[in-house]
Order: sequence, then C-alpha cells, then structure tokens
Amino acid sequence: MVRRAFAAPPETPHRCAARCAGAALLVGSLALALAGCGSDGSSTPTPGASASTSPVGCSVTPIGGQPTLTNTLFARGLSSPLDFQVPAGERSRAFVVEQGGRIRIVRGGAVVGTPFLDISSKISTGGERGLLGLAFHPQYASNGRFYVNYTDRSGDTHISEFRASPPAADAVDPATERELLFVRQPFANHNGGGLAFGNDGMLYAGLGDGGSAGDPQGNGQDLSTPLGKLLRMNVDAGTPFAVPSDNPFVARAGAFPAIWAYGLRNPWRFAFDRETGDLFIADVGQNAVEEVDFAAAPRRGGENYGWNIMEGTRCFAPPSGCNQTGLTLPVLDYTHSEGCSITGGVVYRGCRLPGYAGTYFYSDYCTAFIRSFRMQGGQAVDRRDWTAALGRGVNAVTAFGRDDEGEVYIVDQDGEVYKIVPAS
Ligand SMILES: [Ca+2]
Ligand SMILES: [Ca+2]
Repeated sequence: MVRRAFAAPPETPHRCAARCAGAALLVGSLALALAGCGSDGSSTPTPGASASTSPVGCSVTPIGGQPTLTNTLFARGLSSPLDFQVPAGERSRAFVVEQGGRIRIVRGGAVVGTPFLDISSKISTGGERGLLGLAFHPQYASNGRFYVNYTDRSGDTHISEFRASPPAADAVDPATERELLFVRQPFANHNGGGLAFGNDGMLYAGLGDGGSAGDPQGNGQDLSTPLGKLLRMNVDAGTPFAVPSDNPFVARAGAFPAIWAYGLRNPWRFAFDRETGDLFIADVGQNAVEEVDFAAAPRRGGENYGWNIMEGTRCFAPPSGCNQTGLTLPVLDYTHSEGCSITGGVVYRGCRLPGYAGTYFYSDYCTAFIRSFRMQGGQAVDRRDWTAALGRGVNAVTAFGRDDEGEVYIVDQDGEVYKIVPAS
C-alpha cells in the first residue's frame, strides 16, 4: 500500500506504549507557566483585522479573466522539500524547507549552496518527522525573526524562533534559537507541522493528535493537551510568548491556553487568506475521508472540528449515530477512492491573475491531483480539477506556497518547486 510520509505510516509506538506521564506533566507545567504569563492585554489585535501580510505592490501586469494555467519549474535539486515561504517585502529570495533539517534559499532560479539554516544535527527525520514548517514574522524585513516546527532526536515537537542578523543575511546562526513550545509526542506520526501568521499578527501552529491510529489517547477532544489542536500565540510579548487574551479557552480551568481550535487529526497544512483573514485547515483523515475545514473572518476561535468523533462528514467513534452537537463540519471532503492524504494549499491573491482571486488550491499527497475551490456564502463552490494543467512533473505535493506578490507555488517532495503561471 502506498502511504504518504505524512499520512499514517506504520503505527510505531514511541518510547512509551501508553500515555506518557512525563508528557502530561510537561505540558501541564507549561500550561501553568503560560497561564501565569497571563494575557497580552490590550495589545491583542482584532482577529481578521488589518492585513499585515497584504501585498506591497505588483511588478507584473495583470492578465484579465481566467486564462488557461500551467506550471513552470521554479527550483529543483532540493532534498525532500516540505514548505515554501517568502517573507513580506522580499523580492529576490525564496525559502524552501528540507525535511532533513535545512532551509535553502532559491535565488535567480538556483538553490544557493550554503543553507539559510541547518539544524539537521538536532532533528529526527523520515516518515512524518523532520523540519516540518516555517513562518516568517510579518516584520521579518526589520526584525529577522522566523519560526520553525521540528521533531528532535527523540521525535518530540519543538516550535522555535530563530533570528537572521541582519535580515538580509543568507545564513543564520542556529544558536539564535529561542524555544516557544515543546510538546512530547506519544507516537511517531501525526506531528502536524504547519505554521502561519494570521492577518491578526498572531502565530498559529497546527499540531496533530499525537499519532498511532484512531486517536487512542483522545487528544483531539481533550482541551488539556496541545495535541490535535490549532494553537494561537503572540510572539511579540511574553516569555516565551504571550497567550492572547481573546483565545477561546483562556478562562477554562485545565485547558491549554494557547488553543484556538480543536478536534483535529493531523492539520499538516493550513493557511489564511491574506486579503480576508479567512482560515482554511486541511485535516488528514484516518482510513476513509480527507477534509478542508473553514472559518470565516472575523474569527473568534473555539471551533471543534470533530476528530475523533467524526472523520470528515462521517461518524468515526462511534461509527454510527455519533453526537454532532457543537461540531464544525468540513466545507469539503473526499474519500480514499480519490486520494489518501490531503495537502492543504493557499488562497490565490496574486498580482498576475486577478480572475482567480480567492481560489484555494490544494492537493493529495498520494494521488497528486491539484484541485481548487472558492468560498461563497459559506459553501465551497467552483470546484475544479487542475491536474491536467498543473500536474506536469508533480509527484507528491507536500505544500503550496506564495511569494510576496501572491503568486502560488507547488512543492513536490521529489525535489522540485513549481510555479502556477498563465499558459500563454
Ligand atoms: Ca473534522
Ligand atoms: Ca516531480
């Protein structure tokens, strides 16, 4: 059976077979520490408000309507690339995450020899482990700060800040690491990995349910653990970060205060529409259903996306007659007749193709289709399959990315990055 690296590899128990008491303690103490940090008070921007990540200007002439699309090879020769990011205002460099622990710079169509960051000695890699995600601070151009999610040599999750000095530097000292969050992983798989700044300036992080299969620890529905959650952190206040005062569970006893939304299985990739602030979460399914979850701005958080009560729009536990009260169901799902592991994408807000504004592109790691939809009135509409037009050379999509002008890129795990462009 073909199984994606990030879906559900063999269910490898990791160090301790049952729930790790140490994990609970560690997470618990962190939660207490964070609660002790209190909130960031009045500095919290309104969710979905001003777009600090909006385009700063276009260097290309727009093409009207909806021209035929194709892909063009942007970079090649990368080692298991998993993410593609470009800081706001950056026009000459793109940054590609390699699973083995390096961030590479692409400049002028070529991969720069010296890595931007190399933490390969600190991480475990393979399967769903490795250097998994990257997000640049919205003010990276002035502060040089960026954030990564990686699994260490024991397989446990770290979300850390690094600092480029100056921001234009092509190499970063790994010693600048400042850890924001450590989460012990009970199993090898479902580590999540995505990071993104919302239009509210907060850093969001997607964490999987901890792994194995079926969420045996019940983490998705357990508000005391960061596993199976989307987290929201203010990295501009507090130590190591501040919990925003308007996070939905800050006042709930025993809840991990950084939780923004829960009931997730493995939100490998999620994205914000940088114009509207709308949130798209692609949650990888168990054995039957892949899904895209959606939250329109302004968002208040606290959504329960259902796992492991439901897998997509189906009951999972129990397999029938499950209680769906209070659950937020996906806006789109598909079964394993069409794929086996969704790779969430991004919303097109580029300069060149305004006719596609608002189009959300996504893929499936196993079948490498490329599809899109738009949200309209809370529904996923205008569903299209782009595989014939955009799938040339694309074998196993691990991520989509955007450059500073909003153009969209496809990351192919076998070493390439493709750019979506008009065919003529
Ligand atoms: Ca769900
Ligand atoms: Ca390829």
